[in-house]
This record gives sequence, structure tokens and C-alpha cells, in this order.
Amino acid sequence: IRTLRFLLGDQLSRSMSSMDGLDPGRDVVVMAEVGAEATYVRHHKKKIAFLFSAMRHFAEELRAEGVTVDYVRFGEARGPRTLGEALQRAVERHRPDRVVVTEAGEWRLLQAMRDWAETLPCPVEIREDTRFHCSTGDFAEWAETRKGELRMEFFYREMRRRTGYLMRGDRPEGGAWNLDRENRRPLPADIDVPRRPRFEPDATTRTVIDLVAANFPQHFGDLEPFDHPVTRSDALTLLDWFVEHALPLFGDYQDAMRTGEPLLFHSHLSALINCGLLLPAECCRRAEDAYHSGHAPLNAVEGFIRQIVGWREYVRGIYWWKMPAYATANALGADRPLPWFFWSGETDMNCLAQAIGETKANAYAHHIQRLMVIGNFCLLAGLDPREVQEWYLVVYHDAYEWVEMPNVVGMILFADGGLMASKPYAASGSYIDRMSDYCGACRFDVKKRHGPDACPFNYLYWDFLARHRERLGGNRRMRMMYATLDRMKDDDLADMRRSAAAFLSDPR
Ligand code: FAD
Ligand code: DLZ
Ligand code: SF4
Repeated sequence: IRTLRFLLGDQLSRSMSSMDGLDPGRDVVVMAEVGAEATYVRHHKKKIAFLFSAMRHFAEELRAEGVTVDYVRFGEARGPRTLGEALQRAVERHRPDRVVVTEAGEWRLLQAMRDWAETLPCPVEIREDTRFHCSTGDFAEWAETRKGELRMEFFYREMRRRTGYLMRGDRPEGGAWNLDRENRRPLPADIDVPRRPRFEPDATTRTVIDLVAANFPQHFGDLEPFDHPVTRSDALTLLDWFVEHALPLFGDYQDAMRTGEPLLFHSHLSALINCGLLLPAECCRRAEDAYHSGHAPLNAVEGFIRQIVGWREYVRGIYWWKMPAYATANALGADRPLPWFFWSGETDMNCLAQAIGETKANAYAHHIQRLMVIGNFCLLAGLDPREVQEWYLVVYHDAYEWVEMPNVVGMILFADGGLMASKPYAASGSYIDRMSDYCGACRFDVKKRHGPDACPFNYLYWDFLARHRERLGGNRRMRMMYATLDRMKDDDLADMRRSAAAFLSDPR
């Protein structure tokens, strides 16, 4: 049988299920750079360059192994516009007995794959994506038993048992499942952040950078400098570097933020894991080995593994369980348009200017910037979930809908009404002040609660709680916040709500 194996841009791994049983003598692997995928949202320039370069390098590695690769480059004369068109033409060229694909990570593309199965002249086999520990079916089964009370913690424990990471028999290593409380230290002023390896662009990456500059000039973000790994071997070098130099302090300072240090002790591995150059399991295993060899402490290794087998698998499960309705969820009725400064980074709020500015430069911001600075602002300001989703999908180099959407809809906006998180991650300026050095250099005063110089996060926070009292007032986990609101003098609250209204009429 001659099989055509169609690989998507985020399936760059030799161990994809679509590659199982590959016969290099007969089969052909097809990959395609197409306009429809590069522009269905205006992805950050660095994200397109990263993915096209990683795809080209991966195709070369397959060829070096003796595999026949039919690779469609972006911009070829009369080239296909969509992945479906690319596949159809490849089927006409190669006349295979069957097509094999691994299920797409995005709902719209999985629907398209099902259409291919209907319209192509040969059978199309859609295989499960076995890079994940929990299949979408297993997740849905687990979720149905929870009676609307999904919590990451319970899912995570199941996953620890299933994978055996940091387990001693059926008990968690060290006695506790989750060391979250040991992941929240503010960064001491005198701590040194380790210097990272740079991955200079080679000729292939340079060609792709020129292509992106010429074809996507209107897309968001800085294309250069570009120094991200685009090959499996460079990805492994970064994984090794992370485990050796950053993992030991990853746990302590997971929630910290510092001006001019976009990465701190974070791994910077998400884009590599999501596109297939690294496997989640190998990242967890390397971290676990570092714990057992005494190189990294438990709070770091458990924290890292929790993000990957806990949060990452949990958000994917929710996405597939709840799509397509999840895309339009808007439990808090938020409808404010995204302020322009999300695209320019030009705002007087220093925390947002730093986080958005770094996003623009690097197509990256670490989790607490995404969650507690930008995300918190989106929640408090009542921004339209559809606009917020699109922004997050555009700007981060690791963004695919399956992971972006639940983080936006469920984690930051509470737009799913509490399906994913038990309460909104709402916080006033004092949280940002405690976890960062941003407030000292800000034109607003983080201690003030209303008036033109007050930190907008303060009055927006109380305005948010007051606005949503009906919906959130009964939430057990928000009792303390509402008790504080109730003790507040009426005048005080009225002043804050006036400041919030003035700010929201023209946020900048
Ligand atoms: P580290 O801090 O080193 O964490 C290790 C790994 O854990 C990451 O590489 C990632 O694979 C995984 N991880 C951690 N948190 C999450 C999470 N909440 N969901 C899924 N995986 C997680 N991550 C994406 O990969 N793509 C996205 O599009 C994306 N959008 C997000 C949107 C919002 C609003 C928020 C709050 C978070 C989003 N995240 C997303 C999760 C997280 O912020 C990034 O995975 C992380 O910042 C990537 O940096 P890192 O590799 O240095 O992560
Ligand atoms: C994000 C992206 C981009 C920019 N370009 C391509 C492409 O040209 N070809 C391709 O196969 N995939 C691309 N992708 C990834 C897809 O848009 C999509 O997000 C994932 O395949 C979903 O699993
Ligand atoms: Fe952000 Fe407020 Fe601090 Fe300024 S004072 S950096 S707006 S939290």
C-alpha cells in the first residue's frame, strides 16, 4: 500500500501517530506552508517565521533519513491557498492508496479533516494525537463524572498516577501532590538571572525571515532579532540548558516579574513542545531525573510537571469537550473592545507596557504576565472575550486554539462561568506590586484607590466586584473580597466607580 502522510505545522515529530508504519521506500510525506493558515488570524511575524523555518528543517531531516517529502513552500506560483487544497493536489500528484493524518489541534481544522475524508478519492485515516497523556475521549469521560465541578487538582492527581511522575507507589513524592504555595516568592533584588544560549538564524531561517518580512508586513510584532531554536537538536540543547541552569529556581520564582527579564527562570519550551520538536513526556522525564539526582528541588520539579501534565492536558481536555460552544462563551456579558494599546504597547500603565512590549518584541510573555497583568486587565475592564481570544492567538509563538482558548475563556475571563476555575483571577495593583518591580517606575500610584493618579487596577478591581455582585457574590471563594467591599464606605466606592467609568470611557 502506498500511503500519503500529511503533516501539519505543529506536528513536527518523528513519533507522530501519522508516521507509525512509515515505509520510506513507498510512502510520501506531504507538508505545506499555506496562506490560509498564516492569515486566518494575523499571527505575530516571529510565530510565522518560527513555524515555517521549523517545518523546513524538519522536512530536511526526514529527507536525510531517506523519506520522500513533498514540501509546498509559501509563495510558489499558483500554490495552494488552504491545507485542503494542498492535500488534494498532492493526492492527484502521488495517487496514494490512502491518506493518513494525525487529528488537528484546532476544531476548525479537525472539521476540515473530516471533510477531506468525504471528498478525496481515497480513504483518509485520522489518528489520535498520542503526544498527549490523556486522550480527548478519556478526558470527557472523567469530566462527565465530575458533575460540573471540574478542578485541575483532581485531574492532575489522576495524571500523576497514570504517568507515574514523582510517585512513590500510590503516594506523591514528598507527601503532597501540589507545592503551589512554594511557587510564589517575589524575586530578591540581588538575584542573578542565568544567561541563555542564543540560536542564531542559519540560511534556511534567514530565507524565511525575508519571506515573512516581504509577505506579512502588516502583521503584529518584531521579526528580528530572531534567536529561537528551530530544529530538534537545538530544542534538546535548550531543554538541557533549562534543566541545568533554570529549573532549580523555577519553582521559587514562578510567579515573579522583573523589568527587562522576560524569561527569568521559565523554560521557554512551550512553542517547541506545541509544534512537536519536543515531546511533553521527555521534558517531564528530564525534570524528574534532575530531582532524583539531587540537582533540582521538589517544588521546582513538581511545579514544572504540574504545568505540563496538569494544566496543559487539562486545558486541552476542556477545549475538545466543550467546542464549538466554548468559543462564544461570555458568562459575564463582557463587550468592551480591545484598547489600541494592546497592539502598540503604549500605555501609561507600566506593568502593561512592559508585558505587551515584551510580547511585541519576543512573541512571548511568561505565565504570570499573561495571567495576572494582561489577563487581569482584560477581566477587570470587561473586554469582549472574542477580541481577547484573537489577541492571544495572534501574539504568542506557542498559541494554538486548543491551548489559548481555555486559558482565555476559562482562566482569565471567567467567561465559562466557572467551569474551569473556581473563581476569577481578579487582583488589584498590590498583587502586581508584590510580585514585580513595575510599580516603582509607573506614573500611577499603586497605593491610591481613586482619582487621576490612582493605579487603574485598584479602582477597576472594586468596580468589577461591585458590577458582578449578583453573579459572584455567592461564590464561597470570594467571600472575603465581598466582605471587604461591604465594609467600604459608600463614598469611597462611589469615588472608585467614578474613576473606573472615566478610565473605561477612554482606556490608555
Ligand atoms: P514555563 O513556565 O516554563 O512552563 C512549562 C510548560 O508548562 C510550558 O512550556 C507549557 O507547555 C506548560 N504550561 C504552563 N502553563 C500552562 C497553561 N496554563 N496551559 C497550558 N500549558 C501550560 N500556553 C501555550 O502553550 N499556548 C498558548 O497559546 C497559551 N496561551 C495562554 C493564554 C493565557 C491567557 C494564559 C494565562 C496562559 C497561556 N498559556 C499558553 C500558558 C502559559 O502562559 C505558557 O504555556 C507559558 O507562559 C509558556 O512559557 P514557558 O514555556 O516558559 O513556560
Ligand atoms: C500556525 C500555522 C501557520 C502560521 N502556518 C501553517 C502552515 O502554513 N501549514 C500548516 O500545516 N500549519 C500552519 N500553522 C498551524 C495551523 O494553523 C494550526 O494551528 C495547527 O495545525 C492546529 O493543529
Ligand atoms: Fe501597573 Fe498599577 Fe503598578 Fe502602574 S501602579 S505598574 S498600573 S499595578
